[in-house]
Amino acid sequence: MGKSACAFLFFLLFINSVFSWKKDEFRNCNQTPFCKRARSRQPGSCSLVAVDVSISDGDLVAKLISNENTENGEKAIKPLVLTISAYQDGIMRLKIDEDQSLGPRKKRFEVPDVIVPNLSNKKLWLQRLNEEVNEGGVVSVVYLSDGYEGVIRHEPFEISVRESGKNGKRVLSLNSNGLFDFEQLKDKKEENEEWEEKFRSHTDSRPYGPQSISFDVSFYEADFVYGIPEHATSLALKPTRGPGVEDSEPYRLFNLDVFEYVHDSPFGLYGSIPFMISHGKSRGSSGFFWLNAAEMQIDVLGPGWNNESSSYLRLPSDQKRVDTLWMSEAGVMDTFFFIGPGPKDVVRQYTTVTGTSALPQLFATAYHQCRWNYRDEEDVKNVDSKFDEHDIPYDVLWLDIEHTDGKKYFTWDQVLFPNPEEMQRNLADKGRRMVTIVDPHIKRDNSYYIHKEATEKGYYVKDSTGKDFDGWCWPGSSSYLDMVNPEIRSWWAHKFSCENYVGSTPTLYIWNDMNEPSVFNGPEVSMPRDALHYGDVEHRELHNAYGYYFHMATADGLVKRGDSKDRPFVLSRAFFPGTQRYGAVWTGDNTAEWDHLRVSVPMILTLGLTGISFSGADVGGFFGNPDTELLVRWYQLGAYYPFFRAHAHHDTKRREPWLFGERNTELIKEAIRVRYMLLPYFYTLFREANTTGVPVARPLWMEFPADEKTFSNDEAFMVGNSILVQGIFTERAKHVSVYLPGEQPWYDMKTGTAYEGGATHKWEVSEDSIPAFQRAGTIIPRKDRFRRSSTQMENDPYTLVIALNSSMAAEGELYVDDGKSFEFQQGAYIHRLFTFSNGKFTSSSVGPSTAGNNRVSSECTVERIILLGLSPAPKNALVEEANRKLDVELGPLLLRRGKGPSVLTIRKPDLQIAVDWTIKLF
Ligand code: NBV
Repeated sequence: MGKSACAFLFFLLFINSVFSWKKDEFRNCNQTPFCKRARSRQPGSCSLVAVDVSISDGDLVAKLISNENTENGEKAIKPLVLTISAYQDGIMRLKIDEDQSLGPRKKRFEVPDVIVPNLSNKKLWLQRLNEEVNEGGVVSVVYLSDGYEGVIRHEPFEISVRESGKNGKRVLSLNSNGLFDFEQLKDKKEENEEWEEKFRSHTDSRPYGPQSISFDVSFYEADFVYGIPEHATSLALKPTRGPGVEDSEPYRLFNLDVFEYVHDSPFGLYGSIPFMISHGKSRGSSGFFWLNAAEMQIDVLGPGWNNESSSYLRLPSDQKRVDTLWMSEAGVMDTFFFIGPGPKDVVRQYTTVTGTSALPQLFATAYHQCRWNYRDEEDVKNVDSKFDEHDIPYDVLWLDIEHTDGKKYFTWDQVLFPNPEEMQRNLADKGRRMVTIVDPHIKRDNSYYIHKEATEKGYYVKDSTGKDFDGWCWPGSSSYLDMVNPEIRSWWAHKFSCENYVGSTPTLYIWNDMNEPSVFNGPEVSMPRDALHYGDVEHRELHNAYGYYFHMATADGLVKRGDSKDRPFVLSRAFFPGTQRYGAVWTGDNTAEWDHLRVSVPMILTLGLTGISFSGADVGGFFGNPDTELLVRWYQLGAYYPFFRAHAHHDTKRREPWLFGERNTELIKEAIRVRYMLLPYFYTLFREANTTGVPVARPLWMEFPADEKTFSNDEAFMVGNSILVQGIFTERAKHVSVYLPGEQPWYDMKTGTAYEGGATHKWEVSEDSIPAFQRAGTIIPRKDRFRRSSTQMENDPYTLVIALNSSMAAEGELYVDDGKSFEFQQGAYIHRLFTFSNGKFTSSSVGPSTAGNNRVSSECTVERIILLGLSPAPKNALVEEANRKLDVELGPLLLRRGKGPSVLTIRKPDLQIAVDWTIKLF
């Protein structure tokens, strides 16, 4: 047998072993020495003391020294440097690192390019330090923001944020349980000291020895904590330790390619965001973020976890709180405390630090059709034309890895895709786009230009011996570009110009997969931790950020290509804080099972809470064949995901929407049409996320922060502030319980029927939709004419749906721009505010200034206004400015089939969407 045949056999064998969920492939906490060590520490074991506490250059600075000596009389650890900075709007930053002047072996890695550059403009200049003595000892206090202070207790050191005043209530604190530990870089004392770590057949040389950091964080007045994706688990994070807690693994943050992940586990998936948000009825929310890209493990400690040692704790006992333990293998401590107090405040504060979501192009917010793989140009053509034949809108067709020549990205299989440009142009003629996949593993083939250039320029990540790292992935032997290096990112970005990416056109967009990075024969299917990056940074120090840099470089490539000046669209599987600035993510390889449909909701909501608004799950489930009912329900729910894409594994049966009989085609079509109808609303929400950080899909408690019944609701969610969606997650459901929060009614979006707020309703389930309600007091802009794609809806008229509250009032917004360019950043957009009160419906501008307003125009009109809940129903409507009478009609809702109350419809008011007007009803 030849060498390459052997390699191929090995590869097949290997692939098979990768392709089944094996828990043993991955380390648990006990097999992860730093995690095991941190977990075994006792509360109160940290004896560090803060000394030399002072203000310097607008920061609070201090030294942390040990009051313990080692056997030979030396201090147990060298002093650490602590810095506290404050930023506008309730943000406190705490950094702790080794003292560089004491010459540690190496500078520990601080993750660059995540914190937005303009954060420094928001820095507050701390000036005064007050000393106090309270029952915990001496503390120094600094002003943080209106009503809040940062407090550092000296011995043992503890950091907290509290409401102003000596007896102010605590919001957040660190090291209150005395679990802080900082393993300093040191030289091997004895040659036989064991620094190597072994896992299965892999050995990690660990040339710098143990270097982990761990500490406890307490969230006060909190009923639950949320965040820290990515795990396929509940929205409110279940305790991982404490009395009665069964699964004792911590939540792991380590970007991994996990084959067939299970749906209820703290196991770490493809991306990591070390940001946790707490929420409680009495105070609201607060947040904690640790900017660190090494493996992290986080325990949520259930009540009573530390009963035995609680005598040590000086935590106020009268305050409710959730304690957590954070452990990371390497890096520095660079942490942020967010004061809140509302959930939206915390998300805004977090995105002030890491950036808000990029505004996607309009097409990207519509429906995407994907499969591994659309085989060839003929297949693409057929799928595309079938959508038209069945009158189903879609915007993007995706090509997976098989479109390439031997998994060499930026190439095309010449036989299957001989005319890629023509193929893309045919789609573009109907206003549609194409996406191709570009993964980070580069085939080690000397005839491949990317490999050749990367080798010559020394652009690959190195193994621990300094050679180009060589691992197995789809193309076989592969190397990985060192995306942490800005020069390499810029080189990569240029590969996306239409000139360099032969066969691409300006309507081609990109999908980054496997960027954890996935390495089939690496430890835990990833890159060895002792591999080396730019600046001699070990892979262990930046593992969780690798995919982020790859995504960043790809998005930059699309911004820079050609003259089109359109916004980029890049979907990424791996993610890190800041990913929201570069594109969308999806929840990876889920399975066609009801439980995976169910878990998609908390997964997407968690991403939104941690800054990533633009996310979705594979509709239909990636592995396995969904039965028709599951597929239909998935479309019905997926239509409300911020990112709406159907996708499937190549071993599954084809499942394009028309393959399940006429009735089911109708149902799927209806679900997709709901999304298209709501595109103006979605796009307005994407703009809101872009300006404020508040996510498109929100947990109910983000809108109803005082309603405890919403705190652990995993099944329903809000799309913006106006729509509540309840998923159906069981087969042949006849009824579903829907909890509708608040005091105001909700209107069934299909029938217009009003349901009381603050109550659980038994909703009769039908096959044709899942429950979706419009909140009283809101106005939703829609476009109700169905076209082939979103592009063709551009000039279509609007429908405005007004759902009145008990005071007969409502409010809503509409954001419009050219849907594609960056011109909106110069004020080229239309932003309208609609209000209904005292029988008058008014449209006014909320920006931009008139100068900007001239830069975008819309000839669109309003073709219909629907009023829900207006009583008594008026008989007349008049456009005040023109003194023009309008047709008013009482009757059933357009979308309704059969039942439901009569609603008031104003037909053809023919008002311009971009101008001010008032309609009077009487
Ligand atoms: O590129 C093939 C697949 C892709 O379809 C999927 O969406 C990714 O999550 N990819 C993973 C690699 C193989 C998975 C078994």
